Amino acid sequence: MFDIVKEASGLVSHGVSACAGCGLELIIRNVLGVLGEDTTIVIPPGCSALFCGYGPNAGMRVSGLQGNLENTAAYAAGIKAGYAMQGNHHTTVLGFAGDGATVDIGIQSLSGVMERRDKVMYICYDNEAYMNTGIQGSSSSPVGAWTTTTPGGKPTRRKDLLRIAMAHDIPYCASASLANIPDLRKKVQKAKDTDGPSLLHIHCPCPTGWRYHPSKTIEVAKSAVQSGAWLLYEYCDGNITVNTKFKELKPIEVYFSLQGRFKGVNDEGMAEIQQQVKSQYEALLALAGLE
Ligand SMILES: Cc1ncc(C[n+]2csc(CCOP(=O)(O)OP(=O)(O)O)c2C)c(N)n1
Ligand code: SF4
Ligand SMILES: [Mg+2]
Repeated sequence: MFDIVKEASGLVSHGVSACAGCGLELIIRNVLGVLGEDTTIVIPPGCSALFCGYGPNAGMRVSGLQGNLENTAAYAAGIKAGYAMQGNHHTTVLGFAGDGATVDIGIQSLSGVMERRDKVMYICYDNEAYMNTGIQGSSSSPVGAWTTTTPGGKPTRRKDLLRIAMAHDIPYCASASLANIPDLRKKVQKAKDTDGPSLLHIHCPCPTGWRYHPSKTIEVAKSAVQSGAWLLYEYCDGNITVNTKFKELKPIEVYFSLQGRFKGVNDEGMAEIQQQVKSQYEALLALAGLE
């Protein structure tokens, strides 16, 4: 069993300036806890940059670089190639970026890495908006969510990052959640061990942007999984494994009611979203050959 307290004092410093209850902090501590010291991390602007810092203000004890929103994956691939030229084939090079930096602004460079089969690990922590600049909607914000650029609730459905990754037929990609930290850590290890590009899409509850009390981060994460708002599965060498199967999903209303950002969703909208969630779950089961 891992020792989270020991790890927390190891590779990520105490007193980082994330908000209280930030899901991202828990994610980064667990990710680096699995990957260990022999890691180089590339972080674009965003809340994760709080952990990267500069010089004496750096929050992590691994080598790292803050790149740009457009090209996290390309930076990571370049660093990996540079290491290879030096005869270093062991260091894990990780691109660690938010949803805006991944599904919107950096999707082109990520697609390039996946197509070229660069041996780079990439994590998108998804807090479902551009949080660091004031909660603007991204193409990963879920339908119905309030953001400062979707004040009436986001009218469109989110982009499906894992299906984009699967369309590139990379060797390994998976979704993960703080609802199940041992599962998340197992997936980090698998992604690290993959010979080729690997991608993890990690749900990242954000009390500030999602409008809930900081003590509720794990409850919100669990509710997302139980309702099917966040599906947990893996794609490994062409095969899909669904990690959480339910006889019945919990109503999406329960998940929404934990957060202020869905307050504007009316009964009709709720019924429509419930139907969408159900059909997405059924589509996943069908894709995995389970229905
Ligand atoms: C090309 C570009 N556009 C806009 C910005 C301003 N900017 C800095 S951080 C950020 C938010 C990034 O959002 P996301 O990747 O979702 O990370 P989060 O802040 O949510 O953790 C933005 C828009 C930038 N640095 N570069
Ligand atoms: S805005 Fe959200 S993701 Fe960013 S530091 Fe605060 S809680 Fe974490
Ligand atoms: Mg974000």
